[in-house]
Amino acid sequence: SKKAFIFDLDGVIVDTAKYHFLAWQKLAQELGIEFTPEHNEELKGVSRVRSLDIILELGNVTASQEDKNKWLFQKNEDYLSYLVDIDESEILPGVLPVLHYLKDKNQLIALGSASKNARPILEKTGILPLFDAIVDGNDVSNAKPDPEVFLRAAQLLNAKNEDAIVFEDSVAGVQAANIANMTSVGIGDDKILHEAKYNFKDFTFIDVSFIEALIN
Ligand code: B16
Ligand code: MG
Repeated sequence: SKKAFIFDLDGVIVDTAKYHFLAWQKLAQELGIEFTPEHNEELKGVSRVRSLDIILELGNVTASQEDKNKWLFQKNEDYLSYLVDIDESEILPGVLPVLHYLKDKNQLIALGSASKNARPILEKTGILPLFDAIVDGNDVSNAKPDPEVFLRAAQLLNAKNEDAIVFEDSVAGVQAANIANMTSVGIGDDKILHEAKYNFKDFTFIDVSFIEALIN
């Protein structure tokens, strides 16, 4: 039957987490705040505004809204500078075959991302036409683990929540999918993503039989 397959972007479809990290690290350095890859784990799936607050809390820094806005802008400009030359090589291994398989089987495909930069990334990597619906950071007001982003995606696809499958690399995203009554598939460390119904280290571990079982 027809199911709704909802993909997170960063850390699931593309490996842009490294660019977010570099941009946040640069800002943290300027502010004299120590920011490590471990700290960065907390920012996964988290909105830009909340990410800055987490970093400022790390450094015990309080700031005016004006300064915060300036830093948010700086971080995003820096992040965008890494995206200028990206192409389909940024797509994580195993993702394209799954997307094409789903298309072949007439399944519905949506994006459910916290990022406000989602569309240009899908365009540059050439996969925008594969998506039947896109919900990103520009469309929602409540961040994951609030299920808003996935609920809207299912709504746009005209699918029931129970018929939706969500691929997520973040704890907050897995929780959001579970709260929405959708089937959660964790992509990454199964110890970190233990709340997911299914877990795969990455998309190369997902085979046709797994997708087939979800469709039937
Ligand atoms: P932006 P996802 C999230 O994307 C990222 O995981 C997170 O690190 C980032 O801060 C957030 O998008 C906002 O991104 O600054 O581009 O609006 O994983 O939900 O696809
Ligand atoms: Mg993600």
